Amino acid sequence: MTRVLDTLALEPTDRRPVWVMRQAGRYLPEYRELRSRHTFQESILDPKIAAEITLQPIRRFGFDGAIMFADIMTPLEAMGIDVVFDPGPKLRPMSLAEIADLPDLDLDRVAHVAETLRLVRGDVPDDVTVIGFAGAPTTLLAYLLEGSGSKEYLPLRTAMHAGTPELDAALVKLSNAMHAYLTMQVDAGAQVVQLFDSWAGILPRHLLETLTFPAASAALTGLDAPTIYFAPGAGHALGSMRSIGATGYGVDWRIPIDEAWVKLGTDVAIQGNLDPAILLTDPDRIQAAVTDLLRRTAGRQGHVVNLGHGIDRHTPLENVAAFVDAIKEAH
Ligand code: 1CP
Repeated sequence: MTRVLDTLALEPTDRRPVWVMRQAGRYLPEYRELRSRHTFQESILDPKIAAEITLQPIRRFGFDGAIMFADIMTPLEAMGIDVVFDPGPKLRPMSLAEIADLPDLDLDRVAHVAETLRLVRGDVPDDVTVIGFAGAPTTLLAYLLEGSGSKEYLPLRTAMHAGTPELDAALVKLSNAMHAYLTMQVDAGAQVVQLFDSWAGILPRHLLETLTFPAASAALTGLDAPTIYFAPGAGHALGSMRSIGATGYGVDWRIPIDEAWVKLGTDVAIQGNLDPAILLTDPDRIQAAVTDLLRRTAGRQGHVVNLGHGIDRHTPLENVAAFVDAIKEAH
């Protein structure tokens, strides 16, 4: 067992585990150096490069989790969709009917992801947990309908309110595809998988409860590994989120973590939730924020320390080190 696995199982550990979302990325000089020689997509497609990028933040900071380097859009390319990155994903917007008619995920076309996971699993120290991931159906649907990220996600919101049979079929298509993709990741060595529902928080609670959470649940149910569901901005629906049946839930920085945990239920694990902006301040403020975070979850098992969303690309390296050291030195 590892600290992350024990914590997700609500078992005691010597200290809390810590990793950060987007830890393999542009704030790291060694990542920027590799990316100056390979495009983003080349780096994902080549398991040796993807594994190297996955391991960079482990070597530098000693995180307890190694999240595989890929993107939530990677498996859509194995469903026949052309995606370019600039730097976020761009694709041709599709209708619900077209999405429902997409071919099933071709596992051979994501075999490189399985190989990356095998390489990472073979290379990480035994106490580091290998984390796989996928985008949640609602968030993938947002990109497919709009063709890119956006501020308002009006095509997604309109489709969810309309609630047509084509919407249900599109969500089923994406849930099934992500279930197959995550199953492959677990078979290849992922010890935990996280489902990113990055844009679900824009929806009203009733649509999360009737459409988004059931679709997420379908993607996660029956996997042979613990699961984490993360929907930043969805604090208004924490009370019903556990209907998904995940092992743990990520929460963003908008809500104090102790309050979030009570809303979720303290018999499930929680992950989070330092504001990534705190890592842009200075080591003293980071120490104070960590002390507050740990105080709020003291006396209970089940807290995986993380940020409330991805690390910002301008984060100073010494601040990341101060954050990790503050967790490791606390008791
Ligand atoms: O130029 C570059 O180097 C590309 C920047 C980049 C990176 C480093 C993108 C484009 N994706 C990634 C890697 C990535 N994406 C990981 C790697 C593992 C790690 O966490 O270290 C992960 C887990 C993701 C997941 C992802 N991609 C999410 C969910 C997490 C979140 O932040 O909410 C989302 C929404 C995406 C879409 C995406 N891909 C890239 C960007 C910049 C974005 C978001 C912005 C947009 O939609 O325009």
